[in-house]
Amino acid sequence: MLTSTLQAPFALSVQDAAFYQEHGWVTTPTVLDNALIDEALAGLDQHWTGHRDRVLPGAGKHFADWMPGDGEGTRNNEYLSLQNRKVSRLAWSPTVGAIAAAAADTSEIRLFDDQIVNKPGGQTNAVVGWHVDGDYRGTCSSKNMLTAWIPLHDCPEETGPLVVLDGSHRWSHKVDRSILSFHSTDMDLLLRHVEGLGLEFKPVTISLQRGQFSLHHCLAIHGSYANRSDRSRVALAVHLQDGANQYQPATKPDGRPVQLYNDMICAKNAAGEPDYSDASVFPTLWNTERERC
Ligand SMILES: O=C(O)CCC(=O)C(=O)O
Ligand SMILES: [Fe+2]
Repeated sequence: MLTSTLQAPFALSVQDAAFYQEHGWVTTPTVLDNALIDEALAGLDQHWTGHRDRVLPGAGKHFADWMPGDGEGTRNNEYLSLQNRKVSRLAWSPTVGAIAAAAADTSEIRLFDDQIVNKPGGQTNAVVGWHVDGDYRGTCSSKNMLTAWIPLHDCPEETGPLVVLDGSHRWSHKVDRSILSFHSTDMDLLLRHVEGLGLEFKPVTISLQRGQFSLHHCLAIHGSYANRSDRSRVALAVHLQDGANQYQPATKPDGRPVQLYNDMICAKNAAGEPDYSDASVFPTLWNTERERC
């Protein structure tokens, strides 16, 4: 029998946590309630009809917020759990937090941000380009952050589920950043580049059933191919910070400072820097000391 690393409703085995550390990704059994997933889908519908439980200024300008009428391609709704209570119940689930804490070997897991990624069926241009989540979080001190990828329905191969390059969290720093982007549509360029570096390009398709989710390391390269089925592929990506993460100043290649959207809306510490433990923007999903939050 496998031993658990946490006294949580659904914990990750020690072996699975070690697998995550080695490969940069892991999948869970069916641990999320159907009702919670239905509620998140209802929350997305509410959002698309204009409902907001909390209004975040600058939607669509400072962060992606696809709305009906915005046209074809991948539909990206960022910071949805802060705006919609139904979505937050799934995104901030202690089950997700406890499993992420075990994988990352940390006592606390807080939200960093989240996004619903919806790829309509049959649109061959709707892909998610190869990228590394950590590249979008330059102001985070931690290299132990991770993402929970939660499909909101069964996600077999033809729906274009998440694809992670096995072990890439250990070598992604060698890859030319200019060819990595969530918004890129060229899925073949990276293969040639990685092989040219003498590294192994080993894509793992994360086909999951509803109720399962996967975790990937903040330095793991991942993306997703087109949805070839005739229905939408909807997934909630919950980007998580470990307890130790805090703000660090960062600059863009052109020398300008990096400012994330959540930097703009969260509390500031005594030095005037963003406080990545402000519970109104970064709620705690799990804290081993406090058990369930
Ligand atoms: O849903 C997808 O295809 C991509 C999601 C993603 O980039 C992530 O979970 O970090
Ligand atoms: Fe990502």
